[in-house]
Amino acid sequence: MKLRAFLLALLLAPALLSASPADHPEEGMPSSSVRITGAVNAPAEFDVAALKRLVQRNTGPVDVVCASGATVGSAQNFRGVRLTDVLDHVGIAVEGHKDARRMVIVARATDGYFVTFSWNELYNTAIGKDVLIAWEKDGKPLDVHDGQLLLISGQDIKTGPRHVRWLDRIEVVRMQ
Ligand SMILES: Nc1nc2c(c(=O)[nH]1)N[C@H]1C(S)=C(S)[C@@H](COP(=O)(O)O)O[C@H]1N2
Ligand SMILES: [Mo]
Repeated sequence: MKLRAFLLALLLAPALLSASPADHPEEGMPSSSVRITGAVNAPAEFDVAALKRLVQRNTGPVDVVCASGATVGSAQNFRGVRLTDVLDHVGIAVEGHKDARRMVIVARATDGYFVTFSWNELYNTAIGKDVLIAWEKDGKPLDVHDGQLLLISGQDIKTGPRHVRWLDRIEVVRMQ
């Protein structure tokens, strides 16, 4: 038994040593809920049922376009809720008139994929209106590749980068 474990470790060593977060993201898995953490008044966790109790919205047709320019997917519709509605529900912990503008909103997936938004982008540009946390694509629950929750930023020039499959956390970071 011990020998087998040793041989296995020997076999895996090169892969483990060469792994770096940037080049080889960890294996992920579908998410069943998203946690809202960081500089918020009431940290909370939303599963699909909880999100459905907020105002539901539709993206309409979206192509998923990679940063390379390749179209890697498309949908007639994603159904979900606005990220700003979720943030308003828990309340960003704003301390005074000039505090909100230093906030960065970080979305994370189970495989260690991260993307960022700024408070101004979400609340002070048109982009924010089309940033949704979605559970449904073309009338069906998301499949294991995308789901159960994803984030999509419909007004991005390249929609691929901020199409976050397996979304599991939104963190509000007050820049110091
Ligand atoms: N969780 C997660 N979401 C992700 C990625 C990823 O590696 N992990 N890749 C992104 C990239 S590079 C693109 S182009 C789009 C579409 O990728 P897909 O073909 O893997 O669905 O999803 C984005 N969302
Ligand atoms: Mo991509």
